[in-house]
Formats: sequence, C-alpha cells, structure tokens
Amino acid sequence: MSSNVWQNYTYLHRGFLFMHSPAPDIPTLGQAIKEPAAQPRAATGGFDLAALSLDIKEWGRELGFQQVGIAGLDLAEHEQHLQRWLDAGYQGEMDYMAAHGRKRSHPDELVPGTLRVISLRMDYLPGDTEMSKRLSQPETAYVSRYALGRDYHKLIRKRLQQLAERIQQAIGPFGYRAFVDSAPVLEKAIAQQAGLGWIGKNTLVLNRKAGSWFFLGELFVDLPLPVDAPHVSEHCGSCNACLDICPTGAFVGPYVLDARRCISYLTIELKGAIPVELRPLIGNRVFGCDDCQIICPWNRFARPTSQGDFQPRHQLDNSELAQLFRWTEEEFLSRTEGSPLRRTGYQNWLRNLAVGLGNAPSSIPVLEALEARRDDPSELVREHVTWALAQHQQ
Ligand code: B12
Ligand code: SF4
Repeated sequence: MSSNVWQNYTYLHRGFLFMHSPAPDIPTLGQAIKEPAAQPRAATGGFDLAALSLDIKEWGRELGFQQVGIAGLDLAEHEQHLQRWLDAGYQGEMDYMAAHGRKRSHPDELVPGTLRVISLRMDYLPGDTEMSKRLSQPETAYVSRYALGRDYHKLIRKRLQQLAERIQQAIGPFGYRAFVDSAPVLEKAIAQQAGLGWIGKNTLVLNRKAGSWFFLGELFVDLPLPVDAPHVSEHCGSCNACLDICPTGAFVGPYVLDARRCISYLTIELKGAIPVELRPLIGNRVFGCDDCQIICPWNRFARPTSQGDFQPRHQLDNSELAQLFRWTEEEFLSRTEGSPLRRTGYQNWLRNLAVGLGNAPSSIPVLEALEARRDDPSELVREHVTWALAQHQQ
C-alpha cells in the first residue's frame, strides 16, 4: 500500500464510532453505541476510500470469498416485499423473521452507525456428489449439499472477522459487525444491492458465472466506502423450471415462496409433526432440499468449492436411509459435531428419516428399520414411524 493511501486511511479512522465486535449474531446495541456516528468524511474529500475498497475486495478473495461487493443501506423495495410475505404468514413458525421490526431492512437500526454493508459470497458445492442420481434412489438419503460438510456459520464468521482485522491493520480502529445467516439481515437484498447477483424466481441470489450454490455473509461497517452498482438486470427470463420442479408446490409465484410448504423448512425449521399431506411429496430429502437449484440453468456455471470444510463427511452424500435411522443419539451427536445437521436435533432427524423410509420402496431393511423404532421413546418419532409403516401396508 502506498504511504499516501496509508495516511489517508489513518486520517479516515479518526473520529469514527468504534464498535469492536467479538460478534455474536444479534448485536448488543448498548455495547455497540459509544457515541453518535460521525459524519461521513467522504463528503469532505481528502482520503482514498476507493483504494481501500479495492483492497478490501482483494483481501476478501485472499480469505476464500469468491466475490465481494459494497452496498448502501436503501432496502425500501425489499422491505415492502418482506412485509407482504410476513402479512401472508409464509414464514410459518419462523417467528424470528417478524421479530425485529424495521431492523431487518434497516442495517443502521440493527447496528447504529453503519454506513455501508460489505457483502461476500462463498461457494459451497462439493465436487461430484451425484445429486440427481441420489434423488432418484429412494432408499438413499438426500442431504442438501450445503449441509454435507462442516457448518458454514463459524467458518464464514471467522473469515469475516479476519477481514475486519485486516482492514483495521490498514486504517486503525473502525466500527464493524460480522453476520452470516442467523441475524435479522436481508442478506439476499444486500447482495443484490452490492452487485453480487440478482434474486431469481426461486428467491435465491443467482450469479451468471456462479449460479446459486453459495453462502452469503456481511460486514457492517461505519466507513463511507464507495458503493458498487446494484445488480439491476435479472436473467431468469421466461424460465420457470424452479417453480415447476418444486416437489411440494411451495412457490406462490415467481419470487414468492410459501416457506410452510418448502422441504427445507419442513425438515430443518419445523419443530413438530410434518403435515401428513406433504410427507409423500418429500421423497428421500431428509435435510433441506436443492431441487430448485439443481434445475436452474445458471447452475451449469457453478464451480465446485475447494474449501476442505465443505467436503462431505461420514458419507452423508451416499448413505441408506435405513442405515442412518439406526444411529443412536450418541452416534448422531458425534457424527454431526460441527455440522449443520445438528440444528435439527436427534428427534427431528429421526422424524425426517421416518418420512423418507415411508416413501421408500418396501424392502426388508426398510421395514426392519421402521419396526425397530415402533416403540421409540419420542411420541413425535413414533407417530411418523406409524405413518411410514402404514405407507408400506397400502
Ligand atoms: C428464512 C430463510 C429460509 C426459509 C425461507 C426462504 C425464503 N425464500 O425466504 C427456508 C427455511 C425455506 C429457507 C430455505 C433455503 N435456504 Co434459506 N434463508 C433464510 C434467511 C434466514 C432469511 C431469508 C429471507 O429474508 N426471507 C424473507 C423473504 C421475504 O425473502 P424472499 O422470499 O427471498 O423474498 C425476497 C425477494 O424474493 C423479493 N421479492 C419478494 N416478493 C417479490 C415479488 C416480486 C414481484 C419481486 C420482483 C420480488 C419479490 O424481495 C424479498 C426481500 O428481499 C436467509 C439468511 C438471511 N438472513 O437473509 C437464508 C438464505 C436465504 N438461505 C439460504 C439457503 C442456501 C437456503 C436453501 C438453499 C437451503 C437448502 N438447501 O435447503 C433453501 C432454499 C429454498 C429457497 N428456494 O429459498 C442462503 C441463500 C444463498 C443464495 N445463493 O441466495 C441464505 C442467504 C443463507 C446464507 N447466509 O447463505 N431459507
Ligand atoms: S428448496 Fe425444494 S421444496 Fe423448497 S422451494 Fe426449492 S424446490 Fe421447493
């Protein structure tokens, strides 16, 4: 970095509000606010924010992110879509989607002093995991590709923290918070504003060179960096493949998903019984669902990740439903350590597998696995096992 830029960076950080964040996802706002935010110094000129933003993008790539963009804070249009979605009740039991008032669509209300959001993409698709083949093998479990390896939350948050430290080395203390997935943040809208891609009809962020097999993470900063051009063009055209392929008919229309019908919601977020009418439609998908991504033509351009942490563990990309159903709770806990599968918990894992086994063709291993759990201590599991056995008697 040139000494000129260094001086400019040094000049920049003085006078800014500091909110050094060890970063749990929901910020403790009381801790975050130490003093009112300073006026953006960009207005006064005199330092090279453009150079800093180029450096940030470079550092992001060095830390394993495939794309980095910088967004402003105007999410007004998305706020309206979000409100309509909530009013329709499409969030189901995900009460956290409605819980934070305006904060989700106003980053500076979530973290006062925020001026820009750095949005980053990290690709997660492991090499050839034969997705379509597994989906067509009804006795095999299909675990969605994002969940085959280690949990991404920790990994991405750590990298975001490293990015913040790198910025800090260059400019001195500044205010930031790192988020990935679980905070009240409109991550897809921010990514679109930062130029990472457009929100497709399947409601995921799509990129012409990378498809949609990626996670998003953000760094909220109090730096008046120049913003990138939003990705205003959208390239779904007349294609409706994602809407048509959805096994449960979860799309109300393009861009609008009734989460209550989405298999991802049913197998990961929903705590109780899976609605009986949806069970036969779930097939062998036991944790999440990828159908609306597999079918998307833009995903032909997705590149496999080189990230070791996202490679399949415990053969989760190729295991029989009956075999997974035999895992004891101890086995579940040890084999899902550091994995997104932990999120669903042992009982819901068995619930999901019971549905898969109910949808599998009748065979001795399938029936024996179900019979072995007919008297499972969990009422939830017993009810799903009874349903599954009844499927085989029909
Ligand atoms: C809640 C949630 C879910 C819910 C609801 C999904 C949803 N579409 O909202 C469930 C559990 C179903 C889910 C499933 C999945 N999720 Co999810 N999920 C989230 C979460 C926490 C919030 C999403 C959100 O804000 N929903 C609110 C609604 C209103 O948003 P929306 O439906 O997308 O609507 C937007 C647009 O479509 C548009 N819009 C709405 N209506 C209309 C109408 C018109 C006419 C137009 C033009 C636009 C428009 O504006 C809205 C606001 O931006 C985010 C993380 C985060 N904090 O952002 C991850 C996230 C979206 N999920 C992610 C992933 C990977 C998945 C799964 C692929 C996991 C899996 N394999 O099972 C599936 C994909 C299902 C799908 N097609 O969306 C990634 C997506 C990455 C990407 N490339 O986009 C995220 C960003 C997590 C992350 N940090 O990486 N998820
Ligand atoms: S993830 Fe599966 S169930 Fe959910 S909307 Fe996409 S295709 Fe439908």
